Amino acid sequence: MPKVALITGVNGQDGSYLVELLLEKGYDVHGMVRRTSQFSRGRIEETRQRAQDQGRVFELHYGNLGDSSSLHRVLAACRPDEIYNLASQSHVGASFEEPEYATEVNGTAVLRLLECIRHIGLKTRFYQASSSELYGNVAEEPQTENTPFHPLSPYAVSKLYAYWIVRSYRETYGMHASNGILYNHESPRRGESFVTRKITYSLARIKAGHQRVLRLGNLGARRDWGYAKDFVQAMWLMLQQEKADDYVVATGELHSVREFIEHAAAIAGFSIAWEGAGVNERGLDRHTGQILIEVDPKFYRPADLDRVRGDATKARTQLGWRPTVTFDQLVALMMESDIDLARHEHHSR
Ligand code: GDR
Repeated sequence: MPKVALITGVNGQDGSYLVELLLEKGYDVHGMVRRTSQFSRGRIEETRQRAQDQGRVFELHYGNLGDSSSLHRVLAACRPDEIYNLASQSHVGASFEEPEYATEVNGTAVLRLLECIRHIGLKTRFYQASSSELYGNVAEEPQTENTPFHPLSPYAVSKLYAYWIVRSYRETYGMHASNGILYNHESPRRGESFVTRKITYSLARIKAGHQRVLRLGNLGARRDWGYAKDFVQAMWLMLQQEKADDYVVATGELHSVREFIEHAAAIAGFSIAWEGAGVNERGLDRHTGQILIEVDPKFYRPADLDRVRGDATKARTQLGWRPTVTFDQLVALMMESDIDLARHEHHSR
C-alpha cells in the first residue's frame, strides 16, 4: 500500500515542489485548497495532469483552515500517514496590515488542525512550516534550534504560537509533530510580492521593455536565501525520522537585498551603480545611466529583520540534509526563468 500524504497550501511554492517529490517517492498525494471564486492552481496543474495520465493519486479537496468541520471532512476522507501544514498568510509585511488574520491562519488554525487529528484518532505524522522569523531581533548569529526567539511582526508572533502548540502536542499527547524552522527559500515559483522574485521578474520586464523602474523598500536587509526545492526535501526527511523534532533549515550564507539585485542585474545584462542614501538611494545602469532601482517607503515595514542566518548542523547530521544550490545558482535560475517569461509577455500586463 502506498503511503498517503496531505498537504495544506498545496498550490503554494513549497506545496508544488513537495507534491512532485512525494509522487516521485510513490505516495498517494492529497492537497487541500480553499474554495475561491477563481481557480488558483497554476503551480500544480501540470503535475495534476501528469499524475492523472499515469494513473497516480493526486487529489484536491476543498477545505479551510478556519473551519473545523471542513478539516474533519478532509482528514476523514484521505486518512493521511503524513500531513504537511504549509498553508499560511506568508507575507510578513502584510501581517502588519491584517494582524488578526495572520494570527488566525498561522496560529489558531494549527491548533484546530492538531485537535482534528486528535479527535479523529489519526496516527499521522505532522510537519509544521515554522520560520526563521521567530528569531526576529536575533540573540546570536548564526541561529540554531537553541537560540532564543524574539519575534517582531504579527506574522512571526503567530508562527511562534504555532511552533509552541506543535511542541506542546508532541510532548503532551506523544504526537509525531515536527517544526521545520525554515529560512527564506526561493525559486522561479516564488510569489511576485516577495523580494527575490520581485527583483528578478521586474528586471526581466525592464529588460523586455515592459516596465520602467523597480521600486523596493529596505535594500540593506540581509537574508539566508536557499532553494525551495532543496528545502522541501528537508520537510520530508523530518517525517521519516523515528522521533519527531525541530530543525533549522538554512544555507548558512548571508546576502543583502542590494547584493541580490547586483547579481540578478548582471545576468540580465545590467551593471548597477548605487548613488544616494536612504529613501534617495537609486540604482543606475552603468552603461546607459538609466535609473533601474528606486526606494519607495511604501515597502518599508514598521519593524524589519536586519539579518538572519541559520546554522543547519542538526539537519545535516541527523537528517543528512544539505543544500545543493548555491546563492549564485539560485539567482541565475530565477533570473533566467523570468527573462524567458517576460519575453513572452504582452506589453500591457
Ligand atoms: P521575508 O521575505 O519577510 O524575509 O519572509 P521577503 O522576501 O518579503 O522580504 C525579505 C527582505 O526584503 C526586504 N524588502 C522587501 N520585501 C518585499 N517583500 N518587497 C519589497 O519591495 C522589499 N524591499 C525590501 C524586506 O523588508 C525584508 O527585509 C519570507 C517569507 O517567505 C516568510 O513566509 C518566511 O517565514 C520567511 O521568509 C522565512
